[in-house]
Amino acid sequence: MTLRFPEHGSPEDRSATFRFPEGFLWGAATSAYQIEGSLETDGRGVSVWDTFAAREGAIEGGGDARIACDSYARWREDLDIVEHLGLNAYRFSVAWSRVVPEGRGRVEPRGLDHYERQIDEMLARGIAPVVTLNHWDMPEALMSDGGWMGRSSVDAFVEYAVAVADRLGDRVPWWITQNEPWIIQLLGYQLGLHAPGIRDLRGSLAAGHHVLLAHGAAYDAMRPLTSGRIGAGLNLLPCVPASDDPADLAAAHGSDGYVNRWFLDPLLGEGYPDDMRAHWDRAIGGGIDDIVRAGDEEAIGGRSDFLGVNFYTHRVMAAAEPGPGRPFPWKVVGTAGEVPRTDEGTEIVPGAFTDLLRRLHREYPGTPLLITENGAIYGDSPTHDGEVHDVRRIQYLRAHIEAMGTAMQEGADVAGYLHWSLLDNFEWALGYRPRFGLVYVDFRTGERIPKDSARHYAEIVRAGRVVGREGTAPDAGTLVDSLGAFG
Ligand code: IFM
Repeated sequence: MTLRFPEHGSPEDRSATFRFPEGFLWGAATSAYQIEGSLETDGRGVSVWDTFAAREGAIEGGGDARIACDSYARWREDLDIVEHLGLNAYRFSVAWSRVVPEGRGRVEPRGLDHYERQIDEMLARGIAPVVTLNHWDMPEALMSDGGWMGRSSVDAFVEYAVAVADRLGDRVPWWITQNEPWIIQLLGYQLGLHAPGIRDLRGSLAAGHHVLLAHGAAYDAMRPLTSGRIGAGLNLLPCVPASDDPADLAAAHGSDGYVNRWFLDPLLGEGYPDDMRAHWDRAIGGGIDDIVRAGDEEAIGGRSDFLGVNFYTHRVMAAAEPGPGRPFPWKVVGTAGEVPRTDEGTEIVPGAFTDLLRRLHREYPGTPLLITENGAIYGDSPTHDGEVHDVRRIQYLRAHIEAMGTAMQEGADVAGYLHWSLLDNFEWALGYRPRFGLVYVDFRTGERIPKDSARHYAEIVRAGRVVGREGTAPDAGTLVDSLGAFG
């Protein structure tokens, strides 16, 4: 079955032949807590996710990340897959609590040794390391000061960033300081659905602000230690009105302020947007200036060598009265009627990806973009032949690469595309049910089985453009044979 994606008509035709430039980064992404396991190895300290996952009912299915994909032990096998797919970049994260186990002070050399080995091996294989510093696993010890709610988190993060850059700064070409500040703020501190499981609206605002401040401070501290490019990764969600009603238009604009502009504007030197500052001040009962202090915006802006873009879907918005559980006058309503969705119900809108990249190019000119995440949950598992025929992921992948190509043809400066994720992994509070991987992981044995989508992606990467047919594994000949070794 071929799915038709809305908002993806004529641009698709133009980009189908788009050839991505030489040197374009083609890769896949993971994060430490989601794949590593070995939580007590090499002096690793406790992270907020260890504590949170141990809470009754916090993780769907009662799982935890003690083993996950066992990648702390099997990292070479993971790199073998990256190499065999022909990818020239791999995004992974350093686990903060492996480097500064108590959050401040003592640096654990064994943690740094591990990542140094991994990075050296990647460089030897021609794979560019894209290194995330905070993919949500703050050391638990920092909770004594409120975690990200406390301003001291900024100094703690700088200590950690300096320790990593001091050791690895000479060989990492791409750094991502913070992954998805809005998700940390929203799920970690506003709704309590992620670690550290706090529900405090004012605290969530402070947490998000300190995450951005920490980006700026880490940029300054790392700059002398690395010639690599330093940026943050934002999950950006185009917000569209549910109708032409002016109230819905305002809701979409407000939601855009909450999710996108609140992070884009300060990072890219424009300071926090006034409309959203007013919304926040009202929602927390005043006193925003105690959190966002004089000079803070100057310390965040102008410190992004590139912008990391995580794109999954859009938000369809309608006006709504604020009330309990709804601090702002809008709500997500979703698209009325049929729309392609992932197995988790997420709307699939590649056209919105093109629009987003166009917008970033137009409204924040001069900042190169790196697609740091894009992917989908599909539950496909091995069939009778032992292979995973994830046709829908192939369609998703092709549609989004084409969508990106369309924006690039129109001038968007995109340096690379990192698919989320290399491996099926620990999807936070949702546990192991959602599968995002190009590679299937049998969580009982750790066996990795590249899915059809991995082979299809490899073909696109090899050609430098979208080739092959939707819904089929490409004729990859030797590539398929060599990948057979993993499955
Ligand atoms: O798995 C996450 C990742 O850690 C951050 N961005 C979104 C992904 C899918 O939910």
